[in-house]
Amino acid sequence: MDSLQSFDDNAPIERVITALLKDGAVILDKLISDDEAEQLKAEIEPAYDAFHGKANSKFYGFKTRRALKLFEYSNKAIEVCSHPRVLEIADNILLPHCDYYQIDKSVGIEIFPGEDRQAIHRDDVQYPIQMQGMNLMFSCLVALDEFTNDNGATLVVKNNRSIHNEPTYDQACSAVMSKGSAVVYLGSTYHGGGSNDSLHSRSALATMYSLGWLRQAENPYLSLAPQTVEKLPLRTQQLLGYRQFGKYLGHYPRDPERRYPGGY
Ligand SMILES: O=C(O)CCC(=O)C(=O)O
Repeated sequence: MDSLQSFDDNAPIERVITALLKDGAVILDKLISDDEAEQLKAEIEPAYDAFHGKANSKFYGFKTRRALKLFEYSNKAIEVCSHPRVLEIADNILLPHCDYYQIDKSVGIEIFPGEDRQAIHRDDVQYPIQMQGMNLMFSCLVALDEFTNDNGATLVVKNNRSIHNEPTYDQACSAVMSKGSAVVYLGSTYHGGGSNDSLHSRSALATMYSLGWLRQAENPYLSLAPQTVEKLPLRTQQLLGYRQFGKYLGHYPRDPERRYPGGY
């Protein structure tokens, strides 16, 4: 079976980006430690309950838990979402097409034994546009357990990103990786959760990043309490979209950055 290229933290970013653009996905080996993965799992746990537990649809699964609002619960999620390696990738993939990029959504996903494989899909279909040479978004899905062929490792299709020619499961490879590693895939890359045929659940923290002029999947202005946002690091606030974009979008009174004094 085909596999994804894997890079450790010392690999030059140019190699990571070249592979990501060519294959549509790469693995970042040991992006976080085992202890950090465990901490994330523990901190995200109450978010599942608050987010009415199990997903309940064919696409999101019937034996899968999902949780949003993670920054209300997890300091480690706040830290991991602005991991320098991931932001380096965002700088290369998204920054050429926008003034700043943003977190589109950050979600906990736990796939339980007996779950079916998910429909293979592209994340960027949430936007009704395609722009040649412009990636609208990418995802970083961190494995909080070891991902194996049996327990629901993310299925990823390399080399077919055609919107007109949807791939079949036999074209996909499994993002088999150690706990703490991450699979990064472009918004145009077909992927989906694998079936969990093992005896244990498989957890992940999946964060999507998108061009700053697009609407975010999770609405952080309503999802997170203002008191929570005020206490977040400035970089995280910015990544959530709490800043002006260019001259015309997202302005608000008392913007601490005030980059466009001639504007509002
Ligand atoms: O959990 C996974 O491995 C992928 C999940 C996914 O692609 C989705 O829910 O859109």
